[in-house]
Amino acid sequence: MTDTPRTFGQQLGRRSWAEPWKIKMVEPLVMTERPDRERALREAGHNTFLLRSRDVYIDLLTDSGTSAMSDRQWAGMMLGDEAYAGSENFFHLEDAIQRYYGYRHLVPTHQGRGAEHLLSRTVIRPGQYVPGNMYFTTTRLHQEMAGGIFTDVIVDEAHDPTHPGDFKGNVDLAKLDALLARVGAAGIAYVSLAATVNMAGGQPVSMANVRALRAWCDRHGVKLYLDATRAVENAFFIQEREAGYADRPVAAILKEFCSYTDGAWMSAKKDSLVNIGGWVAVNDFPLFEELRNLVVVFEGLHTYGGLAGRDMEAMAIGIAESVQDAHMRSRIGQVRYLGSLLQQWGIPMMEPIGGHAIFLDARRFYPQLAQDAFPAQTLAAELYLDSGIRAMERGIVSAGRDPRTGDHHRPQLELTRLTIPRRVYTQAHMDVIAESVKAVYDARERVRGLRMTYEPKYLRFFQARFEAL
Ligand code: PLI
Repeated sequence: MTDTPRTFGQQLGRRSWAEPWKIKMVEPLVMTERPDRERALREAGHNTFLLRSRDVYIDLLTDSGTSAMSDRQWAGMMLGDEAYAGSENFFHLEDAIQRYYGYRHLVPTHQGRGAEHLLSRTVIRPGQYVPGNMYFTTTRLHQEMAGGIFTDVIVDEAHDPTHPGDFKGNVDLAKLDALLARVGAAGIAYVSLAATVNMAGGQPVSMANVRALRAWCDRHGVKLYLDATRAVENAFFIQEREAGYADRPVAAILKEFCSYTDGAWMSAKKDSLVNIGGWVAVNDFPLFEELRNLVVVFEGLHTYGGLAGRDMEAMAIGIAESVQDAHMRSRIGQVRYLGSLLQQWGIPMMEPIGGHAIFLDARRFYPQLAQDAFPAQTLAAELYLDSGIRAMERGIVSAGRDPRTGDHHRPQLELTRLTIPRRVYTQAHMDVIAESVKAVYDARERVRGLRMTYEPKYLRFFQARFEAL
């Protein structure tokens, strides 16, 4: 008798899930040969950000602006009201933010860092501290450029890729207490809360934690602002893991989460299923007035903020699609499918598997490499050479330098991110990706690392160049 082939769901002892959509339009992929990839990587200075996309087979650089839009969103693009002022699409977007995120006043921006810029300039006084649950590259840079001093207050286990835990994105309130004792409430600009936490592997924050943070902020008269970039994914984890939320829709969980914060900024290029866009939204009217005034200087009038009317329409529709439970289940299910293949082969990664990506643990992947030989950058380069798959470094290169000392930040996490765009690739692509990672893992012993040959001043990971050691 032969074994009956088993589906992935059956192997896990449950029924399989499938994407809640079908494909209406396809974009051919480019298949490349190894000699071409060697040339392309050399020309790109071993930095996957500097590759041309025509040289890439499966693009896992980022989930930012890389989603596939729905037929509804594309139809919405045709309804762009491209008026300089008072575009109808702005009011649709404002309605979506109020309905799904619950904030009163909206200022659109061209993308997340435009919103970070406005908020940082408005609410940070030079010399103030900005505690946050792990840094994010552009967020911290805007906080620093506004004169703030970022301080990491995430729970310790977030820095350990092997530590289990349902909510490794949580803020450690004892760390906040210690900062408060040192600098006083007036020395703290606001608490900067990201949900999920990108640099920690897409790990979520619990509802209990944001509720406790709200109480802490009220006690000390400190504001709480949310990086809502992947807050819908965060809501999915709360539904799955936190007592009392299993029967509540993702949309309701998102709204409750946001209700504990004073405002938020957003890169809509992630959760909201659009290729461009962002916003900052607050409840406080005087702060809104300042943001609304400043957006005119840097982005555009307050009813478009650097976006076309059609972009705002696509975003408004994308927000409504993003909070659907079935969408989130398949979005995170696909990330987990890839992760579970790699786990079967014992490939080291950030665990538990987070929301938007698999983060390979380059320290354990290449134990022979010192952090100064850029293990995670090396792994991204090796993966590209093997199969044309493009990943991204999230380690010492991304962490940049301390502006006060000029030294490298040396993060404990040295990760290579396989970021999954939303609604773009199929399960078969996940199989191909997993097999390539396995091939690179099997060849790990011969790898020697990289040397940096060019280092730009800001956000160096985007444009730095390297040579093979
Ligand atoms: O890329 P922007 O400017 O739309 O957004 C900046 C930004 C803010 N917060 C968080 C948590 C992000 O992940 C983020 C951008 N992330 C990128 C580009 C990424 O590849 O993860």
